[in-house]
Amino acid sequence: MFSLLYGFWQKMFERVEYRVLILGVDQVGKTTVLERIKVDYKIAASFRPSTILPTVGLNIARVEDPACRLVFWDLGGQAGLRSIWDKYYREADSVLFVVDCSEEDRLAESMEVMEECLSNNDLVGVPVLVFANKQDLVNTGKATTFSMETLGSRIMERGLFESHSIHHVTGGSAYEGFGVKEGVQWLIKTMKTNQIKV
Ligand SMILES: Nc1nc2c(ncn2[C@@H]2O[C@H](COP(=O)(O)OP(=O)(O)O)[C@@H](O)[C@H]2O)c(=O)[nH]1
Ligand SMILES: [Mg+2]
Repeated sequence: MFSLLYGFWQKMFERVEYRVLILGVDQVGKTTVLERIKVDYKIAASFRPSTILPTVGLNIARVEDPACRLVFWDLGGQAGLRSIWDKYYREADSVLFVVDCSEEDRLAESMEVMEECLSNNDLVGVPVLVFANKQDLVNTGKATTFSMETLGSRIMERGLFESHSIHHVTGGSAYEGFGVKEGVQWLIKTMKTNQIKV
């Protein structure tokens, strides 16, 4: 009887765990986003971007939100490292796809990579957050920046969200620290309500 009640109590109070896959081409700021999440959720005491090295394997962070437990997987984005991404797709409850809004010359590459990921059967129906990173550089007069509207229309033109009814494009700066936590909150809300994978 005790074990039955204990099992019931455990089930009632156990925290759901969600896995978020951070994807995007190299240098867009994926690991910086992860470091910012660690600071936002008090896993790391301070934000030290200068210590971030190019990702070769996988960075993992576990985060406790009042609503759930989150596991973030940040994978290396260089062309040669992307071949392992699909090994993680089946386990992912959502995708956080990072784009660098300060390098227009790499937008086409980001779109191609996003298309390849999102069309994979193992990711169909998974909530997708596209994070337009490096917004701190957009209003500095840097010539190669592009707007979130441009990003949104490129995504729509290519029909990238056709098999992802739950999607959102948002922006911010992992470096300066705005927009990331709001994006994570959106992911939590949608993962909780998504019936396909959860
Ligand atoms: N200005 C600016 N630079 C950023 C931002 N996020 C990342 N970076 C820089 O972009 C470079 C690549 O970042 P990194 O996180 O290693 O990218 P990754 O290869 O996608 O993991 C580093 O020099 C970061 O400091 C941002 O929001 N604003
Ligand atoms: Mg990295």
